Amino acid sequence: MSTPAQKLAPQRGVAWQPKPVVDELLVVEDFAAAEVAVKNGSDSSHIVVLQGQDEASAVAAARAGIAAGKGPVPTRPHAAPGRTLVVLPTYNEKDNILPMLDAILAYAAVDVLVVDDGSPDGTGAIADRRAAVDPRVTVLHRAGKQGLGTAYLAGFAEAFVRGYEFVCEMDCDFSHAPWDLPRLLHVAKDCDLAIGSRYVRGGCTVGWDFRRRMLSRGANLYTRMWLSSGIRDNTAGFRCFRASALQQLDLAAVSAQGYAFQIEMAFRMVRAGFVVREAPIHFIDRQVGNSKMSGKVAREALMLVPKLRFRVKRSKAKR
Ligand SMILES: Nc1nc2c(ncn2[C@@H]2O[C@H](COP(=O)(O)OP(=O)(O)OP(=O)(O)O)[C@@H](O)[C@H]2O)c(=O)[nH]1
Ligand SMILES: [Mg+2]
Repeated sequence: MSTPAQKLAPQRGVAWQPKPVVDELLVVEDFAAAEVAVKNGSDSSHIVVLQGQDEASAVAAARAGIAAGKGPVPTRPHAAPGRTLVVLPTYNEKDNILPMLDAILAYAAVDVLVVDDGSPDGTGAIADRRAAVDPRVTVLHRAGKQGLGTAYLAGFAEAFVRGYEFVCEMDCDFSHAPWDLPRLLHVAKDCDLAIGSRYVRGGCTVGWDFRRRMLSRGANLYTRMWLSSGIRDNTAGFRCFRASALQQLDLAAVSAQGYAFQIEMAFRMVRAGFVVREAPIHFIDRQVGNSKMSGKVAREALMLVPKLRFRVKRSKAKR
């Protein structure tokens, strides 16, 4: 039996604690209210952001979405603050790629660029078939696994050529919840880089074992110690950049590949004088497919972070 949706005023000053909402929905007028609610412990997977939708239809659509395991799907995709390209790097994501494309496009009015590194499981061909019937989807094929960092750089280059105003990074494994994409876009409207963050109030990881939690926490502590950039989640891979800011960075100088790529990009944005904001997210461990996380990725971050502090010079952002 489902309980009626409640229109709750976000509670300010409540201690952080994610709420295990089962049947309840929190209905809020807009994304600003949603941000306050998530910071106060609400789970965005059960928040209906009206943002101009008719309330009864929005609640019905969200309930149907949640029942189907797709989260609080809106009646129509939420508007982006400008033309937006989501870059979706893939390597062996055959079971995730189509549900991810459907989910992204259901939640936000964006285009998606899949950057596939010749996935042996055929992810690239599946994406191609989707791209052939949906003009919002394009696919960039690269020969062989070349790493996440260069996949994103290739995606950024494509976004610049095609004149997008915002460029997002997102994993193709549902770790980054599609319903958080419009929230991230909302935050990106007023800054140069919006980060979906696990380590600000209201954010957390779900389903990671102790080792993974310590690895991620340790990497962030280490980065904060060395770089003092003020960013809490430096390794987060759920981001939205303002393209005009990204274009001012010396992208040819970016050397990192794995998590270190995210650390390096965020630090370069800060050093270039751009405004970075973090929006809390619940990061969910992948349910399908395999992680590409390795010791090599961790070692790269360990070696690179101290160097970044001296290598990346301060500059002045042009607006
Ligand atoms: N194009 C491309 N995509 C990659 C490569 N390595 C990983 N990916 C994709 O990048 C995204 C993040 O990779 P994950 O395997 O989830 O790695 P992770 O998020 O660091 O680690 P886990 O969340 O623990 O699995 C996924 O969509 C992967 O398919 C690569 O070399 N090339
Ligand atoms: Mg992942």
